Amino acid sequence: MKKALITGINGQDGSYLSEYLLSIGYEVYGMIRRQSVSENQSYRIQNLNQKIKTFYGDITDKKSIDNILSEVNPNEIYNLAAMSHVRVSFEVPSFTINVNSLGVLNLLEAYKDICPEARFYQASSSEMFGNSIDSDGFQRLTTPMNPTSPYGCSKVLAYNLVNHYRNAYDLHASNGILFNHESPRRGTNFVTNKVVKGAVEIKKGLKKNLELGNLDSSRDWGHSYDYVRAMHLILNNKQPRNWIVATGENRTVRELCAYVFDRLELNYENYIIQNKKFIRPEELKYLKGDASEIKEKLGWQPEYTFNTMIDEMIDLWMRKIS
Ligand code: NAP
Ligand code: G4F
Repeated sequence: MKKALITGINGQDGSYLSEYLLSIGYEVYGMIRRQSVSENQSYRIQNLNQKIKTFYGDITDKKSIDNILSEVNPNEIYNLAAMSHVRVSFEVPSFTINVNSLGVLNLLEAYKDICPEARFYQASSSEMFGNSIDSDGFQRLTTPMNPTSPYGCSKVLAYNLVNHYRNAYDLHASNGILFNHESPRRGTNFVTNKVVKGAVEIKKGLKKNLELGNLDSSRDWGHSYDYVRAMHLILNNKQPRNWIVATGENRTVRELCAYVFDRLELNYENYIIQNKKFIRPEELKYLKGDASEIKEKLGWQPEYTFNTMIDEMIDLWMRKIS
């Protein structure tokens, strides 16, 4: 039985990845941080409590990583832990670099010294590309990285560290450059779930309008359930290397709003208010990923479409909000 250790196990992706790995026979271990309200922290993995084993730790605390790796001796390490909100990263830049870059360095050092036979996955991000776009309108592995946020910068450093540790120490360490992925478990301060929740509240008469930032930026939105399956394929490829995971389609935030409000028989133009608070000091305007390689070489295929994913999120909020 293979053993997987997941940092960020209680996050959106960590919860889907745990479910997927359990379903294919893995033993699943996870690192969680201590928080003052523990119920808030574990709601995404509540149903898995008997099946997974979690340890308190923090990727900025090297000693805690050493202890967990020594105890678990995993075959696969998935580093999903991060300060993952781009706009918040402008407000806490050093904290973001500390967790998302130096935290990864701590993990790589511990991995190299304690369990170098394991395989390592790093949750890299399309935010690393910033506003670079190839002439055909896609981003791919060869697209230059010009990040536009402290978060993007932090992920570029981590990406380079993973490449360096792979080359220098012959480790099976890979980066998955994942484009935006969502689900009903997405934090409600990310735009998809914020729009869906806000629109349902308006539909149910609980709210009069919804405040958003930039409506013109485009994102390539997939489903977390599909993307965690890609993470597993990446680690189970014989050669460690980097991959792009994306749908290859993009939409603007305005198009997202139009779809969601339309499904609820509302006109978004009557309810959306722009608030400067949600505009970023520098905006990444356009993301569309070329995932042809992972489809051709590893057989990855998403099951969800944009519409089925958003419909699932709407259905959940319609049931949740009375
Ligand atoms: P998420 O829901 O925000 O989950 C992040 C997880 O990291 C949470 O469990 C969080 O724990 C944990 N964490 C934060 N700081 C930590 C620390 N110092 N030590 C240990 N754990 C820590 O994010 P997600 O959407 O699942 O994304 C997973 C990973 O993929 C992240 O690295 C993100 O940057 C990256 N990524 C995400 C996307 C996307 O669109 N979702 C795209 C590309 C890359 P708490 O609950 O205690 O905060
Ligand atoms: O949903 P978002 O906050 O996601 P963003 O910034 O693209 O970052 C997500 O995807 C990255 C991959 O590309 C991940 F690495 C990262 O961890 C995270 O998961 O914002 C999407 C777009 C942006 O252009 C933002 O400016 O929506 C725009 N937006 C407009 N109004 C808003 C809002 N975003 C948020 N969060 N809140 C708004 O009110």
